Amino acid sequence: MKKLTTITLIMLASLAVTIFANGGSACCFIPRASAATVERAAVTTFHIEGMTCGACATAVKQVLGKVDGVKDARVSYEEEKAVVTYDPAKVTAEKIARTVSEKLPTYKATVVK
Ligand SMILES: [Cu+2]
Repeated sequence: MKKLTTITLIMLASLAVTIFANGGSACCFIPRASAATVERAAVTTFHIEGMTCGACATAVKQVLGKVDGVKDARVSYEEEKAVVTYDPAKVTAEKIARTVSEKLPTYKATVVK
């Protein structure tokens, strides 16, 4: 009886090792929640039309920063562009562009790539 328990423990241990070796992804016992919770980030460049000075860029940056899902926004007045890092599960590039144009009608944001 004791021997059987030992064998069972060894089997369980090797199973656990197998699961860890696969990072849990190939195992049907472990839900693949870890993959879903990994933060994803997309980076999109927007062409911003209508900025006439550095303060314009700051205003655009502030609006971008408040959009839900946006993690980072770099706006350049000189280059007339904004490079935005965001979570594609929460927001789309089109939505970001629309938000800028709606909140700051002076500027027109369009998706570059
Ligand atoms: Cu300005």
